[in-house]
Amino acid sequence: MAVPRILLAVPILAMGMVLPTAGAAVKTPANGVLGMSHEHYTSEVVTVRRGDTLTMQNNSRFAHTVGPGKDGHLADAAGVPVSGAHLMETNDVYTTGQWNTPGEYSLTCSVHPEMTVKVIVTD
Ligand SMILES: [Cu+2]
Repeated sequence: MAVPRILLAVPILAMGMVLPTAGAAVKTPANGVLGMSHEHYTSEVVTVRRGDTLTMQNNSRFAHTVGPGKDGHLADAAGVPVSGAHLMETNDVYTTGQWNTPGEYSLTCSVHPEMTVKVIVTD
Protein backbone atom coordinates (compact mmCIF):
# COMPACT_ATOMS: atom_id res chain seq x y z
CA MET A 1 0.00 0.00 0.00
CA ALA A 2 1.40 3.37 -1.00
CA VAL A 3 1.96 5.94 1.74
CA PRO A 4 0.51 9.36 0.87
CA ARG A 5 3.37 11.80 0.22
CA ILE A 6 2.03 14.30 2.72
CA LEU A 7 2.69 11.83 5.54
CA LEU A 8 6.36 11.76 4.58
CA ALA A 9 6.77 15.51 4.29
CA VAL A 10 6.56 16.43 7.97
CA PRO A 11 9.04 13.82 9.26
CA ILE A 12 11.45 14.66 6.45
CA LEU A 13 11.27 18.38 7.32
CA ALA A 14 11.78 17.57 11.00
CA MET A 15 14.79 15.36 10.23
CA GLY A 16 16.43 18.25 8.43
CA MET A 17 16.67 20.07 11.75
CA VAL A 18 18.37 17.21 13.60
CA LEU A 19 20.34 15.25 11.04
CA PRO A 20 23.45 16.53 9.34
CA THR A 21 23.09 17.52 5.73
CA ALA A 22 25.48 16.49 3.01
CA GLY A 23 26.94 19.11 0.75
CA ALA A 24 29.69 21.67 0.49
CA ALA A 25 32.58 21.59 2.93
CA VAL A 26 32.07 23.41 6.21
CA LYS A 27 34.03 26.66 6.25
CA THR A 28 36.01 27.69 9.32
CA PRO A 29 34.85 31.04 10.71
CA ALA A 30 37.29 33.93 10.40
CA ASN A 31 38.87 35.42 13.53
CA GLY A 32 36.30 37.27 15.58
CA VAL A 33 33.37 35.41 14.02
CA LEU A 34 31.25 33.37 16.42
CA GLY A 35 30.91 29.80 15.19
CA MET A 36 28.21 27.22 15.70
CA SER A 37 28.80 23.54 16.31
CA HIS A 38 26.12 20.87 16.44
CA GLU A 39 24.34 22.06 19.58
CA HIS A 40 26.42 24.96 20.85
CA TYR A 41 27.91 28.27 19.90
CA THR A 42 31.67 27.75 19.77
CA SER A 43 32.04 30.22 22.64
CA GLU A 44 29.87 30.60 25.74
CA VAL A 45 30.67 34.29 26.11
CA VAL A 46 31.59 36.95 23.58
CA THR A 47 32.54 40.54 24.27
CA VAL A 48 31.82 43.38 21.87
CA ARG A 49 32.42 47.08 22.25
CA ARG A 50 29.59 49.54 22.19
CA GLY A 51 28.86 50.33 18.54
CA ASP A 52 30.23 47.02 17.24
CA THR A 53 28.27 44.38 15.40
CA LEU A 54 28.61 40.63 16.01
CA THR A 55 29.00 38.23 13.11
CA MET A 56 28.22 34.54 13.45
CA GLN A 57 28.65 31.67 11.08
CA ASN A 58 27.14 28.21 11.06
CA ASN A 59 30.18 25.97 10.75
CA SER A 60 28.19 22.80 11.36
CA ARG A 61 26.09 20.54 9.20
CA PHE A 62 23.01 21.28 11.31
CA ALA A 63 20.45 24.01 10.82
CA HIS A 64 20.14 26.60 13.58
CA THR A 65 17.42 29.16 14.19
CA VAL A 66 18.99 31.96 16.16
CA GLY A 67 17.79 35.15 17.79
CA PRO A 68 17.61 37.00 21.07
CA GLY A 69 16.73 34.84 24.07
CA LYS A 70 17.92 32.08 26.37
CA ASP A 71 17.72 28.31 26.61
CA GLY A 72 16.01 27.87 23.27
CA HIS A 73 13.30 30.48 23.89
CA LEU A 74 13.48 33.30 21.36
CA ALA A 75 12.23 36.68 22.57
CA ASP A 76 13.17 40.14 21.37
CA ALA A 77 14.85 42.17 24.10
CA ALA A 78 15.75 45.81 24.62
CA GLY A 79 19.38 46.46 23.71
CA VAL A 80 19.72 43.41 21.46
CA PRO A 81 20.15 44.48 17.82
CA VAL A 82 18.63 41.25 16.51
CA SER A 83 14.94 40.83 15.96
CA GLY A 84 13.05 37.60 15.40
CA ALA A 85 14.36 34.22 14.34
CA HIS A 86 17.05 33.69 11.73
CA LEU A 87 17.41 30.32 10.04
CA MET A 88 21.08 29.54 9.46
CA GLU A 89 22.06 26.60 7.33
CA THR A 90 25.60 25.31 6.84
CA ASN A 91 28.05 28.17 6.15
CA ASP A 92 25.37 30.84 6.48
CA VAL A 93 26.66 34.06 8.02
CA TYR A 94 24.58 36.57 9.97
CA THR A 95 25.68 39.93 11.29
CA THR A 96 23.73 41.67 14.03
CA GLY A 97 23.06 45.38 14.13
CA GLN A 98 25.21 47.59 16.36
CA TRP A 99 25.22 46.85 20.09
CA ASN A 100 24.73 50.34 21.49
CA THR A 101 23.95 49.73 25.16
CA PRO A 102 26.61 48.33 27.52
CA GLY A 103 25.39 45.33 29.48
CA GLU A 104 24.89 41.58 29.26
CA TYR A 105 22.56 39.96 26.76
CA SER A 106 21.99 36.53 25.32
CA LEU A 107 21.34 34.88 22.00
CA THR A 108 19.99 31.38 21.63
CA CYS A 109 18.82 28.81 19.09
CA SER A 110 15.25 27.56 19.13
CA VAL A 111 16.34 24.14 17.88
CA HIS A 112 19.03 23.56 20.52
CA PRO A 113 18.07 24.73 24.04
CA GLU A 114 21.65 24.40 25.34
CA MET A 115 22.81 26.76 22.63
CA THR A 116 22.96 30.10 24.38
CA VAL A 117 25.77 32.63 24.18
CA LYS A 118 26.21 35.52 26.56
CA VAL A 119 27.06 38.78 24.81
CA ILE A 120 28.84 41.35 26.96
CA VAL A 121 28.78 44.88 25.57
CA THR A 122 31.51 47.10 27.00
CA ASP A 123 31.80 50.86 26.87
CU1 LIG B 1 21.10 25.39 16.96
